[in-house]
Amino acid sequence: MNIRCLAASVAASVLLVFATPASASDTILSVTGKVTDGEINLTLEQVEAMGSTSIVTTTPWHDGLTTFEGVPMARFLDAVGAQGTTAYVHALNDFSIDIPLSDLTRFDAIMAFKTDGEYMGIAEKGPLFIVFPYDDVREVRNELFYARSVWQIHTIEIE
Ligand SMILES: Nc1nc2c(c(=O)[nH]1)N[C@H]1C(S)=C(S)[C@@H](COP(=O)(O)O)O[C@H]1N2
Ligand SMILES: [Mo]
Repeated sequence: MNIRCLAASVAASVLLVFATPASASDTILSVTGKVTDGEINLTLEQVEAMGSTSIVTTTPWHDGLTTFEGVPMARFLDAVGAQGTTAYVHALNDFSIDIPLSDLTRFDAIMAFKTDGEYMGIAEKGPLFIVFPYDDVREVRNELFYARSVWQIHTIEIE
């Protein structure tokens, strides 16, 4: 391959990387710490395959009733073999917070991948967003649980 040809093919691959949306084979979530094999990298497809349920609720961030579809956190924690007591959830915008696993399971939190039937881009709090049933469960209608409602989730460390 001559240099001009090489330059053209490098330019083409750079273009491809920027023009291609997240695909089924992209890792969107890494789960580390006290989980099976110490680290699990998941695609959106793999997260979705864990099973899903819906929460219909108002939130402090959306207008009116909104339907969130996602994997129940209890099912997710089982699927990754979580053994610890706390999830340290880290977001793309560098926000992070500790959430006791027991609060995720007893209040039926989900890790949502769809809002009103649509996959969420980063601008729509995607690709993954921890949602609690704010309307149905009085205990989660407060600042502590709003802070635990992490969007743009990037990594979860089980401690
Ligand atoms: N990705 C991400 N999720 C987040 C936050 C954040 O900065 N980034 N802030 C948290 C906190 S501390 C609260 S109280 C609510 C804040 O929502 P608000 O910024 O719309 O008030 O979202 C939570 N989820
Ligand atoms: Mo907050």
